[in-house]
Amino acid sequence: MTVPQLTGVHPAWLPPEAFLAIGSRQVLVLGEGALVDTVREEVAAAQARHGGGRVGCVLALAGAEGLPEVARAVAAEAGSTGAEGYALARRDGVTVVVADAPAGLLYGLFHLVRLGEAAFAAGERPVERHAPAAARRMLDHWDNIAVHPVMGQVERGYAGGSLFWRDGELREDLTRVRAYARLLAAAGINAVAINNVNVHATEARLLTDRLGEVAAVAAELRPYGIRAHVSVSFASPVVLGGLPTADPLDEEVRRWWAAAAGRVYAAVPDFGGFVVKADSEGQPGPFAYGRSHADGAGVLAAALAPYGGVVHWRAFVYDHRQDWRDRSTDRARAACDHFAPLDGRFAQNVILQVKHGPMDFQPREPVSPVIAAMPATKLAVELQVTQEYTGQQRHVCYLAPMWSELLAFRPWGDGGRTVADVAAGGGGLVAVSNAGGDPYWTGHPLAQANLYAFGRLAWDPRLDPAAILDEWADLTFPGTAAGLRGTLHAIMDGSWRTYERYTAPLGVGFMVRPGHHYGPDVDGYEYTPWGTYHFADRDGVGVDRTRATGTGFTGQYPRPWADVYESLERCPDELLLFFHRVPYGHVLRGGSTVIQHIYDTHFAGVEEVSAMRAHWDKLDGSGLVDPAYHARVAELLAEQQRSAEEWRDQVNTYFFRKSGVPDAHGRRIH
Ligand code: BDP
Repeated sequence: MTVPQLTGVHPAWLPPEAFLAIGSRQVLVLGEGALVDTVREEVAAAQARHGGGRVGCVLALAGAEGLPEVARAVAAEAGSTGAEGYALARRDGVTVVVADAPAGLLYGLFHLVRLGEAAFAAGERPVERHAPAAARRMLDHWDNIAVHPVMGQVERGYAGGSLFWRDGELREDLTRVRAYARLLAAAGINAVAINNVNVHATEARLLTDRLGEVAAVAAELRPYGIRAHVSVSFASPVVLGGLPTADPLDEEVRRWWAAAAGRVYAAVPDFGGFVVKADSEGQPGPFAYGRSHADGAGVLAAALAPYGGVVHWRAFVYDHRQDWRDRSTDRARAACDHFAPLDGRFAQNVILQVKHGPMDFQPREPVSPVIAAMPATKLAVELQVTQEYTGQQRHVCYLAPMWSELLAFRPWGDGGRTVADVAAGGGGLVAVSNAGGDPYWTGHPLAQANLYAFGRLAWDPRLDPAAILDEWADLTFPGTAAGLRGTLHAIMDGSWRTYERYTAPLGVGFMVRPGHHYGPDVDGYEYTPWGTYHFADRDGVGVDRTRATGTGFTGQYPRPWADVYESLERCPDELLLFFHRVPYGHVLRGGSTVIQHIYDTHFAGVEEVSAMRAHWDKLDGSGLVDPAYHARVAELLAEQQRSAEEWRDQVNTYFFRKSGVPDAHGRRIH
């Protein structure tokens, strides 16, 4: 194992200088195992660069031979640290990290890197124990091997091509995959699904003649404690195996999946498992055979069980060919309608992977009711780091505040468990990655912070988004972060809310250009079969999802939320149009009318983007970030401003024309 060195690529949050504190000290690494070797290599690389030194640091497995007395004492005081946890302390002038298992030591090393000099500050540091909230902290790549004619290589990817494949083949040089694994491990990620949930013919073959490619990628991820997973087609027994059916209850189909899993584990002994999108947006699934999704997931689960693998079965199932004239169907209801009746019927090694909202990664949605509806099922909550609906990595939109809010949400009300608790007790957190072949990894350089923040929140959902941003800045710009922090906070802390202000109002969602989903299109999805409507007309706007007069979606929530959302008076403003259809003159809890709120927020959103630009411009020539980095962000902020103005003008004009109500402040609306 060698620490990956890249040329021509921005190093993101672990440039060599981030290791200055640890690399300038003498460090004893004790223990055995592949991940301990990784720790050793990291420390050695840092010392080679920064010269080592005399002040001591011990990174050790608690059971390692030759453990110095100080480390033995810390280990005894810490007790068990679990499979991925570690204990950190400083006493007698020595900084100590001890862990029961190698993965914990690796995470402990990255903790020291985050602390920098503070890890070695004079004085004692009492024993702190750290362990991840959730055992599964996963990124899904929507990468295709071949370039898809509509979706490109990475579906909803805004950061160049795939990190894994190029020109239809596995990349010859996988150094960058190793470097990616390193970045992810430093953020706390431990699983990666390497290919798109929409499994096309070429990618299906990752289970058969292209299995070697999975093994090659897995080999790059492994030194950083990351397991590879693969998205598979439910129709694999037919398309790959030539069987006449993929019926999950068919014996031959069972045998086919069992053999496929056997082959995968022979090639990748620590393989994580399968990800499946079934009966959704054209992907095959068990419905074709009159079987339930529990049956469908079951056949895959049985195949993986002997090896300890899991099935991530996605709950994103809805009718994407609905009749837009039929107001009784409601896409928001679909996942709960399909899955809640199956609670308790999934095999032990099935994780039901639920998008955080009932629709589809909009900038504002309520929490999915599925999260509260399936107490006897392991659930993972799925987020989208790739910014499909949040500016596509051309707009700054720091998503940690949104995630943190939803992770802290209590579906059963005050005193009940949080979304984060449900995920931690079940299948963990999953997110669609935003990284790709772009030299800055994520298209917009500042979008790196979203990737970092996702990992950190999966590790500890209680972390403060602003503090995560500081961590990311310190690690990304060692030496200059102190001078940059103010600007980064000014630009990023509120950027999700800014984005929300200039796009679709009050939780109604969509209003984006169909297909690619960038920029406004007020009626783009209104008369289509996708189930994503706002129902604006001259009288009002919004979707009536109440039990009393609407689709009944509010009834999918437990109390108190079922009642809160049902009530026009109690429904939170930011979700009003998600749950209710109201006249333009309806007065919000905040005091403004709906129409005036639309105008005000859209003007404000654009002004906020101008302010973001002004903050960034001030850095020009400051030497705090490199000029190319500065230029890229500046260029993207200009595009964000153009786009925000476009959103403002189209949304305001649209609602002005529908409602006929002028702006109370007399601002110009076309
Ligand atoms: C939607 C994307 C689509 C994905 C789908 C999914 O537009 O490209 O395939 O989600 O999650 O947001 O499967």
